[in-house]
Amino acid sequence: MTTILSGLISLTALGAQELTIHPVPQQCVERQGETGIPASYKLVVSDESKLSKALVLLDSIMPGADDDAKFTVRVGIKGDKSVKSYSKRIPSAAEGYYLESSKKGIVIAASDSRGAYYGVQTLAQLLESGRLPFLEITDYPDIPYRGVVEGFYGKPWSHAARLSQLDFYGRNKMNVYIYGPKDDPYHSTPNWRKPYPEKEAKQLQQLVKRADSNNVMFYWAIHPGQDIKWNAADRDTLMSKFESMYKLGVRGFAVFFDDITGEGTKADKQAELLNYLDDHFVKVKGDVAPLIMCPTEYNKSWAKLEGGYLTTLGEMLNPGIQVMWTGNKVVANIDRPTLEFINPLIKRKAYIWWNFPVSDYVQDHLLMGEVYGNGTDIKDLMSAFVANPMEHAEASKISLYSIAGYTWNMESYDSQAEWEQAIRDLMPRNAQYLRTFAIHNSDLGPNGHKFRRKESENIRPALESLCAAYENGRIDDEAFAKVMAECRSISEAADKLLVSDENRALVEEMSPWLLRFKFVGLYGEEVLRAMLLLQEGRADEAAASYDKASTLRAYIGLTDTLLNQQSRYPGIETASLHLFPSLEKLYAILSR
Ligand code: LOG
Repeated sequence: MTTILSGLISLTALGAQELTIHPVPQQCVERQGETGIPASYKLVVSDESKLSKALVLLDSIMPGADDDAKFTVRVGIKGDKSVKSYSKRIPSAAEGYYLESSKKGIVIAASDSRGAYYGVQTLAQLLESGRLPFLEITDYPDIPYRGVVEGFYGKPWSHAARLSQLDFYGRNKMNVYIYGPKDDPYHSTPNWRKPYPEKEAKQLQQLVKRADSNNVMFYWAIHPGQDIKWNAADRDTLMSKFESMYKLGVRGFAVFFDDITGEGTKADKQAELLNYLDDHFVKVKGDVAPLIMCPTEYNKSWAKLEGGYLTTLGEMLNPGIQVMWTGNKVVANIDRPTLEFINPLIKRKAYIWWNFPVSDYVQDHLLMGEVYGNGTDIKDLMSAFVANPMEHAEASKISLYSIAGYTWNMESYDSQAEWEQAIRDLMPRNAQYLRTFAIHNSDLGPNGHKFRRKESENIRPALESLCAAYENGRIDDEAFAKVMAECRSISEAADKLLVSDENRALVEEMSPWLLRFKFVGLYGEEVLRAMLLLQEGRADEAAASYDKASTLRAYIGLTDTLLNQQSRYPGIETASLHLFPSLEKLYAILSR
């Protein structure tokens, strides 16, 4: 029997490992039975032209198409003969699919090409158990455009990191990647007018291809506002830059006017330019996705309503142009009031640019905690939801995985389950250690945007009890044991992750933080040891232990002054919300 729990399918009878379907399907009905993965099958397809990506993926997860086989795999899109008798079961939503697995075979009947591809992605996840459970899935996304905007300040992602991201989006049914790293000089001032040098151009071309094979729409964004002149020369320069990107294969474009001052901020001029691009480029080409723009007033706290900036955009911009919005503040969770404020002003559904887990204003922190706080009743109020990540591409995947889940199926969104699954997905063999690390690396620390996250919740009550009792000269034995055990886990997690051969890219991103994490674990153990020895009246040993703790504490300080120094916000923080401050409190009491 198979049981399904918020997207978790446990093949209990088989004793096989747990299996996840991610994002959680809209509807999943289990049937009795299951079968082995068929070694050969008869592929029934009537029109291959729209199914190429779905079929390439199918062949990679289940090779062995054979016209004489009994088991059939039927794939098609609404209207295709191959799935005619299933047409009523195809969801009417875009990118939807119906999947049935039974003794006789597999049916994937979709509303469009991307839906067929997503059906095969779901099949791929089912087969990971080594068996094919019998079931029926009816599935489609809540939000039309779901994905990522690489839109942060700081070191742009590497080419390898981007390739890996695009595969990750395909697997998790995200369909948008917007290329717009602030520190790419050819995206922004000073070089937005110039074409890319050959090497960069080649890489972008490869990214476009990789995006396409993952059914991800690749958008290239330009950020010209700081020095744009509102004249025909600059308008034509922008057109030719778009043209050069089109030649590289780009079929989606965005113009960002965020974080600029001066002439470039004028709403009517921005709208005129966008409409011109829409009329003379997008509509003329015919195969380019709707234009996206990021306004200068891109969040409520910066919106000067009396100036009429947003109303002008709303009234002037061609209806097909999409307008980005980060919410009530630069960094804020998105809820119903957020969208009810902006949508009437821009006269369209907002294209949400969510500033999380971006860390360009808290570069000394890693944000690897749960994704929570966004409304789950707002799927009909936005056209898109894209997240701006950290400059650490792999570490961002914990959040991005969760965002894939949120944007696909909001009502079933479970932030903790998503987080747990994301961790297993990133490091299946070392999940336990990555989990320990992520638990203590989620808050941002005090910051200009006043956006905070919970952290170290597993040990917070014990830390509080331990500190409160020790203030009064007592050791709370139970809390002591818990905190000691946590410090040991921290130290062990750092060791295991540092030398792990699993997901080296992630380990490399985390390694400066792992160093500090290791020292924090050791420091905690030593502080606690000193407390205990002191209580037992073993003064000399307690003093030796205290000295050791002092040395470890100096190493912790060194990680902050020596590592991650290239950033605008240099240094390293870890467990900075509850755990490390509590250890500092205990240490201070010991020092008295
Ligand atoms: C920038 C963005 C940056 C983010 C967080 C937008 C639209 N623009 O304050 O590039 O990564 O905030 O620091 C921004 O969010 N400006």
